[in-house]
Amino acid sequence: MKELFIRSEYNPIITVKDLPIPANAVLNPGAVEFYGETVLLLRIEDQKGLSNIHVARSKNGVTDWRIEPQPLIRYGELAWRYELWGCEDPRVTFVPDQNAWFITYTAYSPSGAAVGLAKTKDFERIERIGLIFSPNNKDAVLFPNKFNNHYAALHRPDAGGIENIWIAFSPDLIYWGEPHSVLLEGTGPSWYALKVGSGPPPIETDDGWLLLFHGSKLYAGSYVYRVGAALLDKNSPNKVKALLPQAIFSALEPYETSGLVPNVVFPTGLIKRGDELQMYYGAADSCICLATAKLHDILALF
Ligand code: BMA
Repeated sequence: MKELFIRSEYNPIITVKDLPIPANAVLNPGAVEFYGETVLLLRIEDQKGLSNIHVARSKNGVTDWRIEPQPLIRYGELAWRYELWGCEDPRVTFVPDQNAWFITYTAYSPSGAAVGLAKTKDFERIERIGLIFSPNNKDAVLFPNKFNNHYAALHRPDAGGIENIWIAFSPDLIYWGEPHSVLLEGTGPSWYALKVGSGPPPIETDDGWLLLFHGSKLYAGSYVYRVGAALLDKNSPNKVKALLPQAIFSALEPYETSGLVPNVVFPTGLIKRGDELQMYYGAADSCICLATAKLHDILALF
C-alpha cells in the first residue's frame, strides 16, 4: 500500500558513525528551522549509557550535518541534580511572545524521569528554567500559542502503569496547573494499548492542532512503537476533536526493525514547510531518520 509518509532515501540520516564523539546511539531529535537552516537537537547516548543533547545543523535538513561535539544540554551538572543520569528526548518550540525557543526534555536522575525546560535564543547557550513536571513524567511538548493568556504543555505522567497524555497551563512557563487528561491509551489489543505520549510539538492547522503521538503495544513481551495522529481543538487544546483509530507510521525498514530497541519509530521533531511536513524520528533507539508527508493528506484522513 502507498504510505502516507515517504522515507528519505538517505535514511538513516544520522547514525553514531556520523558523530564527532564516541556514542552508543543517537536518537529522538527535536527539530526547528533556524535562520534558513535545519537545527536538530540530538539525544546522544554516550558510552557510559547516559544521554546529552547536542546541536546538529544542515542547510537542506537531510545531509551534510555539522554536529557539535560539546553538548547544548549536559547531564551531571552539580547545580542540576535532577539530571544526574541524563537529558533525553528534546522537543523544541518557538514561543513568539518570548521571542525564544523552549526545549522540553526528560531530566533523568535517581529520583526518576521528570520534565525539564530550557530556553535558548541561538542554540549555542541555554538558560535552564528548571523542572516543570515531577517524576515520573516524559514526552512534554509546549504549544507556541497562549490560550486565555496561559501557556500550555502536553505531558505524559506515569500513573502506576496508566500512561495517558495530559495538558497543563501556566501564566509564566514556571508554575503549571489546571490539569486535564487529553488522550488516553488504548484498550485491549489496540496498537496504543500500553501507552501514549506526544511526539513533536503540535502544529496549528485550519482544522485544529495536529498532534502526532507515539503509542505502544506488547507483542510476545516486546514493545512495538508506532505513530498516530489526533486533532486538538484550536482554542481549547485539552479537547480531542478527532483521533485516527489506526497508526499512520510503523517500523518497516531494517534500520527501524533492528537496533538497540527493535520496532521503534519515535518522532520528536516536525517541521512544516508549506504543505510539506518533515518528520524527524528515532529509529530502533539507535539512529535518526526523516520521513515526509503532505499535511493535506493527513488532514484528509480525519
Ligand atoms: C520511551 C523513551 C524513549 C524511547 C522509547 C522507545 O519510553 O524512553 O526514549 O525511544 O521508549 O524505546
